[in-house]
Parts: sequence; structure tokens; C-alpha cells
Amino acid sequence: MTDVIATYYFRPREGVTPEWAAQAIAEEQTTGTWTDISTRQTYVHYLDGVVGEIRPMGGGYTCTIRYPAEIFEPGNIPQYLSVLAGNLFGLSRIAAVRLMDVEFSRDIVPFKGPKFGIEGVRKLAGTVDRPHVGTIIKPKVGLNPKDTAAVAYEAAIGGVDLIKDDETLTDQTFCPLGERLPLIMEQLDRVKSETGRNVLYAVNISTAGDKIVQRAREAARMGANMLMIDVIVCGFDAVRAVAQEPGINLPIHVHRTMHAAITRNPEHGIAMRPICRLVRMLGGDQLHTGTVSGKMEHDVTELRGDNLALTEPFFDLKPTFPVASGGLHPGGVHKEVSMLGRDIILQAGGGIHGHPDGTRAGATAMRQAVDAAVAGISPATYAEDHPELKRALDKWGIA
Ligand code: CAP
Ligand code: MG
Repeated sequence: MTDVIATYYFRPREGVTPEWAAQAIAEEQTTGTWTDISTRQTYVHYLDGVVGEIRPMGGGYTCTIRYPAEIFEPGNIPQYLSVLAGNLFGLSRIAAVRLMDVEFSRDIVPFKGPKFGIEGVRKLAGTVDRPHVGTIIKPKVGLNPKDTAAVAYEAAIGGVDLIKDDETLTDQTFCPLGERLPLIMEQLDRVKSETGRNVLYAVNISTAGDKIVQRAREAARMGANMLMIDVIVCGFDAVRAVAQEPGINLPIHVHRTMHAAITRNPEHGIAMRPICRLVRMLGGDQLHTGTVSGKMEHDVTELRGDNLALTEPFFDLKPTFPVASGGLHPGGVHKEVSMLGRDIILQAGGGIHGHPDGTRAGATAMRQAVDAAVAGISPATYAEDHPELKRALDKWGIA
């Protein structure tokens, strides 16, 4: 069996050597504890974590730890996380630790990955090589089902490829999922008959662990063409459970609300990279990874690497579509495309529904910005004969 290699950044407290700190992590996460124990039989040692080369980085160090494949229970994601990212974060003699990346071995990836992947989602939406444009219905909560569907129609007819619920909208009484979903799908059918375009709607099925698969089944029965899961708050295994459910053949859009509590501190927590690898292996077809021009904190180098983790060869698993979202507007599109490429979903909530001429014009402006970026034309030049884009740039400027 092939071992799993995790890379950590860590900063020992004063007086603690990096060698001691790295060994303490390896032991805590595998066969040891804080002191010698008489019960660690010699036959147990094949499960020891092995510390690799320790290198200085920033104010601390990085090292790899090799975890024997046998320490993992195949398919048990909570158990994997407990080994790779468990108690180590609280060790008092280590001031900070961050799980930077994980090289999973095939032996512990008994998952099929995305059912659709980038190509499959493109096939559904009828696109070839351009970035997808998505929108989050805003306000994020409060609209009733009828008004939500009306906004969806406007966005779809204006040109978006994808509409999604916001992360806090699930099945509240002001907008029950069972009413909202059929009304939105009806509007998207209308758009299809008027334009021939198949627009996707990611309905947020996030809920309790013992209910999410049932909710996914109901959404599929009601005609959903995409499902959405808030992965951090639902748990990674929610994605696996829905993706592996026989009879549900829908792409899964994965939102990461709450991730910044874990990923944002560059010294402590879990970087986005391992989260990308997990979501891809568990069957997420689309995953939020951030923008280069938007409202959320980002590190461009990390972001590009995260998107690569979603798309580079990974056993035989399909690539996951990276999603750039958060404060995006037409004036930021060229920057996103030049930094992140064309295999990207560019989502705008405020950047579409805040357009001076409304949602439809906002959606059109985003599509025009994408067309300009793909054609290598500057947004300002393209806006000269594209009034929707012009109005957006006048309001928000060019990033
Ligand atoms: C975007 C968004 C997303 C964020 C999350 C929001 O809306 O719907 O949740 O993108 O960030 O509510 O902020 P706007 P990330 O377009 O109106 O900003 O994708 O980085 O996890
Ligand atoms: Mg949101």
C-alpha cells in the first residue's frame, strides 16, 4: 500500500526545536502521545508517522509527515481528517500549525470523484471554451419563491449559465425549497424555449447529516438540474453521500461558507488546497476557491495552486470546475480570466443585481465582459459599443 504525505507549516514556541515539534506532531497523530508509554508494542511501529526534511519558511518551518496507508480506514473521511488535521492544532508547545497540502495515495481514494466535471458541466450548459457566468440570487434571503423565480428568469435571459441559491437559503418558510425549485425550473424552461440555452440552477440542499440525501432525492424528483452543498458546515462526507447515492445523477456545486475560519490564517489552520483535493475526490463538480479582484481576502499564488489541484491529473478522477465568487463585477472579469484562465466559473451576485439597469442588463454586462476577455479586447474598448457593459464599468470601474 502507498503512504499518504502531508505537508505542514509550523512555528514552535520559544525554546522548542523544530525537530521536536515535527516529531511531536507525527507522534500525536499516529502511535504516540505526550510521554513514553509502556503499551506501545513493537508491532505497532509500522503505523508511526515519519517526519521528512524540515525547512525554514517565513517565521517558522515546513515539513512533510508520511502516514502509512494502513492507518486510514478506506472511505472514512472523518477518520482521515482526524489523522491529517486533528489534535495537532492545539499542541501548546507549537504556536501555530497549518496543513498546507496532502498527497493522497490511491489506496485511500476509493471514490469516483465528480460525475460530470468541467467537461460534463460544459456539455449541460452548451459551452466550449469560455468561462461560465453564474449569479447568486440577491438578496441572499427574503424574496418569496415567485420573486426569486422572476429574478432567475431575468438573469438567465440576460445570459448567465448558472443560477445558485445563496449559502444561507435552504428551506425556510419565506421561500420553501419545494415551491422555489419548480418555479425556477419553469422559468429556466421558458428561457430554453426562447433561446435554446440550458441554464443550470444549483438548489441549496444543505441540511442535517441524516436528511441531506433525502433532500437531494426530493430535489431530483422535482426536476433540479444541479445541487448545491455548503461543504464545511455540512461536513465533507455530505458531498460523498449525495454523490454516491444511486439514482441521483446531477452535478454538485460546492460552496465553502465558514472556510475562512479555517483557511485564512497563513500560519494556522488548513489551507484551501487539501479542501480542494477532498471535495474533488468526494464528487464535487464545482467548488468555490476565490477571486483575484473581489471582496474576499485572497493570496493569488495559493488560489492558482488551489485551482490546479482541482484540474490537474489526479488518478482517473474528472476535474472540478473552480468557481470565482465574492464581490465580482464586469470590471473585474478581464483580471480574473487573465489570472485564472478560461476553465472558471465567474459568479456575480451584487455585480449583476446591482447593475443600474437591473438584473437582465447585469447578466448581459457580465457576458460581454467575458466575451471581451476571451477575444483579448480591453473592457473599456468593448464597452464602446456594448451599453450594458459600459453602464457597469461606469458604476464599478475596472479592476
Ligand atoms: C457572492 C457570495 C458568495 C461568496 C463566498 C456572497 O456574492 O454569494 O457567498 O462569494 O465567498 O454572498 O458573498 P456577491 P467564496 O457576488 O454579491 O459578492 O466564494 O470566496 O467562498
Ligand atoms: Mg453567498
